[in-house]
Amino acid sequence: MQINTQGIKKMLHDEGIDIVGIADAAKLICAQPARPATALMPTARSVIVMAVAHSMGAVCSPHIKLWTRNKMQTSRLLDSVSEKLSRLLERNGYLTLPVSADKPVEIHKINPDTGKKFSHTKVIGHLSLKHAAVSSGMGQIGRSNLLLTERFGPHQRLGGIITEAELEPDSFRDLKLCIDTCDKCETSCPVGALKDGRYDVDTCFNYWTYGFDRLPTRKLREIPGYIKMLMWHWKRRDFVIEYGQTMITDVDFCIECMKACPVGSEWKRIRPSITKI
Ligand code: B12
Ligand code: SF4
Ligand code: SF4
Repeated sequence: MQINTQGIKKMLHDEGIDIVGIADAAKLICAQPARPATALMPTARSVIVMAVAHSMGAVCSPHIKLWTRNKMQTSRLLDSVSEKLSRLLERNGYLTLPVSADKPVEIHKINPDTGKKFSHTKVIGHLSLKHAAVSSGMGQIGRSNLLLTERFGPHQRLGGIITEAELEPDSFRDLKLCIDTCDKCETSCPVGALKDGRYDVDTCFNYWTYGFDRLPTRKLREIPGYIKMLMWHWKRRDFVIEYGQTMITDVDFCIECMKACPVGSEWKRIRPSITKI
């Protein structure tokens, strides 16, 4: 295989990757707080971004745990292809770092800028794959805070590879995929984490991780409501068994913003009518 953009894209498509974009490591668009590729590898020249479509059947399934399994398999495909290509690039003399499509992530209890405790723990990826994807012209970040691509809308999993190999980058594209008149992701969010074009990470994190629709609070008047919610869950759920399951399978409690989004040309034929525009 030729170590160039064309050769790498062909190999990745042959391995089952649906979309491939290449970004210049030095010009990567970063999230805040920034995690540039060159901080992970000072000699990095390129970031290869990969997307694998979810199964639309799993996205629309009434049981989110079926989607979780699909998510894990898409992550597995991305990670194993990343390993394969990374080894090949290193054998050709280019230091290469596969970036996981999933956990582990950085976990911050203390705000590194102020030294003070956050009101809610923050997590962050070592590299923001959505931003890397935008840098490579693959898509646009929608109102849902998810990456939208022309083919799959938000219904794809992302993976990445940082490498010293100097590859021809794809250009950033100013895409207009998010529909101006649409707010389906916002209205579908069960806890109001998406509102007026903004995303509240703590509210989402709390619901996505535990299924809790209230944040822990120190406000006296909110404490009874919080305890009532905890009791409701305690009565109905077995946290020990759930914890065991989470250790084996990375359980999710929510994908409503993804499920609601009508974008994605490839789904037009098969998308269930509830999510058709
Ligand atoms: C951590 C993480 C989460 C966390 C936090 C999200 C977040 N925005 O930070 C939680 C668990 C809440 C989460 C939720 C979801 N996620 Co997520 N997540 C990630 C992960 C691993 C890293 C994201 C990241 O670091 N982004 C960069 C930062 C800087 O994000 P940001 O949104 O611009 O900004 C936030 C932070 O800065 C944070 N923050 C604010 N102040 C501070 C201060 C400090 C010190 C820190 C550390 C953070 C922090 O708040 C900001 C949000 O307001 C990525 C994979 C990856 N490596 O990229 C997947 C990823 C973004 N998630 C994904 C998905 C699908 C989801 C969910 C649908 C859940 C699910 N069931 O899978 C929801 C969607 C929520 C939404 N609408 O955005 C997909 C998105 C695919 C796509 N099409 O875009 C990704 C790309 C995984 C993948 N491999 O495909 N996610
Ligand atoms: S994952 Fe769920 S809780 Fe988080 S923003 Fe999307 S709809 Fe809201
Ligand atoms: S659901 Fe609508 S508003 Fe939300 S990201 Fe998709 S197109 Fe944009």
